[in-house]
Amino acid sequence: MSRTVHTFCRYCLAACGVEVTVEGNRVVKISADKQNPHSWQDFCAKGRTAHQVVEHPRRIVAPMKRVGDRYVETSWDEAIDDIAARLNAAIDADGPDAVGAYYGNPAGYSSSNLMFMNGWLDAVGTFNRYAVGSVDQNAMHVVAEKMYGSALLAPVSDVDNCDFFLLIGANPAVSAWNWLESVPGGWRRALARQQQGATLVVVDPLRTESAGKADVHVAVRPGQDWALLLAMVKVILDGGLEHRGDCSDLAVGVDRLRTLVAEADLDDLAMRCDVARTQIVDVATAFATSPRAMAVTRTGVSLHLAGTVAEWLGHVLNVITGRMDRPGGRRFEPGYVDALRLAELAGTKPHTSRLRGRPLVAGAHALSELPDEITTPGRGQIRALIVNSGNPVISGPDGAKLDHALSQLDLLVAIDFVQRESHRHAHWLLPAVHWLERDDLLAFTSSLHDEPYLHYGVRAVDPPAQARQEWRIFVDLALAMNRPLFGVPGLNRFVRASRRLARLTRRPGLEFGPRWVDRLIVATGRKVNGRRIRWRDVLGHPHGWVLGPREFGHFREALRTPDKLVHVAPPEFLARARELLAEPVPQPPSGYPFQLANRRNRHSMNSWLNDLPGLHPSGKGSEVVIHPDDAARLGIRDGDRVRVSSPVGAVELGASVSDQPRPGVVVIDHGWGSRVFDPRGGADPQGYGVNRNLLVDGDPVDPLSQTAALNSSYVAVTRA
Ligand SMILES: Nc1nc2c(c(=O)[nH]1)N[C@H]1C(S)=C(S)[C@@H](COP(=O)(O)OP(=O)(O)OC[C@H]3O[C@@H](n4cnc5c(=O)[nH]c(N)nc54)[C@H](O)[C@@H]3O)O[C@H]1N2
Ligand SMILES: Nc1nc2c(c(=O)[nH]1)N[C@H]1C(S)=C(S)[C@@H](COP(=O)(O)OP(=O)(O)OC[C@H]3O[C@@H](n4cnc5c(=O)[nH]c(N)nc54)[C@H](O)[C@@H]3O)O[C@H]1N2
Ligand code: SF4
Ligand SMILES: [Mo]
Repeated sequence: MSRTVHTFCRYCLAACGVEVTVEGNRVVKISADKQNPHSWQDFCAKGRTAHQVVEHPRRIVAPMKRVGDRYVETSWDEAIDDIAARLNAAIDADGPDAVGAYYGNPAGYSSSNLMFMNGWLDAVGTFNRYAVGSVDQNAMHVVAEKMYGSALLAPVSDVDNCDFFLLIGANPAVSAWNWLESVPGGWRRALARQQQGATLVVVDPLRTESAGKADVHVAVRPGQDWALLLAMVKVILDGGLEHRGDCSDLAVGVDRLRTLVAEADLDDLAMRCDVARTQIVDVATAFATSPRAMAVTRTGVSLHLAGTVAEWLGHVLNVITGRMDRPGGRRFEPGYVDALRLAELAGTKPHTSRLRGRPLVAGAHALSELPDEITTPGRGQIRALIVNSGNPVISGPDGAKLDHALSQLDLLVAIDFVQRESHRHAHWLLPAVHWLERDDLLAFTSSLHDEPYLHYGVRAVDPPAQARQEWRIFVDLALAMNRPLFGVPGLNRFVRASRRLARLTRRPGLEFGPRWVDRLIVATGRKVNGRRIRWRDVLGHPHGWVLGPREFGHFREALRTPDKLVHVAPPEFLARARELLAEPVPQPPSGYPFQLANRRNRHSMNSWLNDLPGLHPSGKGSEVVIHPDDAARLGIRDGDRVRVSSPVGAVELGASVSDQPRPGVVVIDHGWGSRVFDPRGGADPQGYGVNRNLLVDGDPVDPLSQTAALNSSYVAVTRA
């Protein structure tokens, strides 16, 4: 007998509604849930094959402890006791900062994971917190904090009313319309607008699938969007094309922007980004004079040394041309819960890093600092690390340096489905629970959907008996370490009491856990249609629940700046922009004439899913894409083996000659080169492709977002 479960995919923010057919405790089919009113339109092969991760032949299904060069399965009691004892020993010897954690992208698709991990970090009292943000969205957090007063205030796109899309460093045809916002089917909806006459401009050094569909493709030089966008702001302000009302009523600092653009020269900026001055003027003028327009920035803009200034200027374009809170522009979605307030409650005290002296961004330090913080002796040196839902050796800069550092730890614990590259030195492997196996209310994303939307993601199947959700692991660790969860004295006693009560009454729901928090969040959330949402209503909408129409007019009240105005010219950004203007026009360093850009693979999720035969049947790996002119000069033909090197690393792979990248730019997809080990069977590791981030130096970073030049490093290419 089969049954059907409706839930949503938690691989990316598109959050596609899915219909899961289950027999016994096995998923036999996953398809799009066409009854989902909001979010099934991006449904893709990754969601369709999600059960292949659940049934991964190399899945870790019980805690595994390293013994010599092998792993053995143990009980949870043994795992928690041993890990807690070793963490406590590290803290006793050297203080709380001896313990650290890195969490990756998937942690964000489980509120309970993030929340209870932070509860455990607060219990420990460590500031050695590292997150995926510094290789993803830190620039946006920094910009939102300074301009809007909250690192999490992310405007959403009103695609269906837009007449002019300026997409900068985004490839929604492949990646779906998501990066701190969720616009399901956003790309298809934008193409539909284009059919109705809207203009689509894509700014990308590569003629991507999205750029191929655009009316205008601006092939910018990698990492130089700041110059392009500053030039556009200049064209708009110098030409009097700004929205006068918003510049005086909504924003503060436009005069300082005017001073900045007066110092910049259009020809100089055009040279820096290598886009013709006429094209810049045309696009800026068309954008500013279009009745309804939006500028959208993504990872292509942020993952560079000037990423924050570029991200900032993308927001500036929207503000000064009156796109905020207007149809076809960018809105604030209040959602069913005040997610900005939730984030404030979960906030961390300020801290600067031990070695580099840099502040936390959105509660975490930068991944590029992690290796030295592990290997440099002194108080605060990390001796024990938990890697939660992440693969930083692949996703971050200079993976070889981090790999070496991880091998030096006294204790490395990985929580994941399988043992990947970043977990190869782990002393403990802890089995995680897949979204098909767990319930999630992603309250933190409530303001990121492009309409008021609530969906409680229910589990489709039960997890393996010994797999555990992260929240449970972190609670168990805090209890075993005898350190107060969330740093709240007495909370541990309360948790223990709730567990005893749950056991005695045989009602597991009485145990303190995320369900309590979820219910509290809903019960204290915003009113919808004049009344509070009841938990039973949440459960009563298995296909997801659109709570009402999209509303405008919430942006200003959402602002967290003291004066309730948008700060368009924060002093830090102005200073950094002036610093960039004072630098010489970028030239490749001697010996490294190419810039290495990045692509995402439709069938991979960052560094994972590329090991699934259902998604990558030929097991094919990486290639380096080279423009025909460059290839001809180097004597490289399609399919040749080539060596790509930088001052910090080198990789060898096949060449693909194509005119997609602009000349001087080569492309290797990120996410490859991560092996999957076999801790249970002991078979050889499986691995496909090469890790292109081995070529990225982690040392120079954007001083504002602390992000390295992930998508604009200089490299050399030679025949192997
Ligand atoms: N050069 C370059 N580098 C980049 C990027 C780029 O564009 N260019 N993109 C960056 C971006 S945007 C991102 S988000 C990062 C990603 O960086 P990371 O988040 O560090 O890496 P992922 O590849 O997403 O690895 C996620 C890991 O979590 C595991 N996992 C999946 N679901 C769960 C779960 O529910 N629980 C647990 N415990 N584990 C789980 C997976 O098996 C996998 O091992 O990479 C960044 N790196
Ligand atoms: N299939 C699939 N979908 C995904 C993911 C995945 O791994 N696979 N990852 C998810 C995650 S975690 C994220 S954060 C989002 C990211 O979503 P997007 O940011 O839209 O991700 P990309 O597809 O990498 O698009 C970035 C584009 O920027 C371009 N680019 C590189 N350097 C520059 C530059 O200097 N300037 C400009 N203007 N463009 C540049 C690249 O060529 C690329 O086309 O996607 C999500 N969706
Ligand atoms: S991975 Fe695919 S199916 Fe899953 S949410 Fe993203 S776009 Fe939708
Ligand atoms: Mo990401």
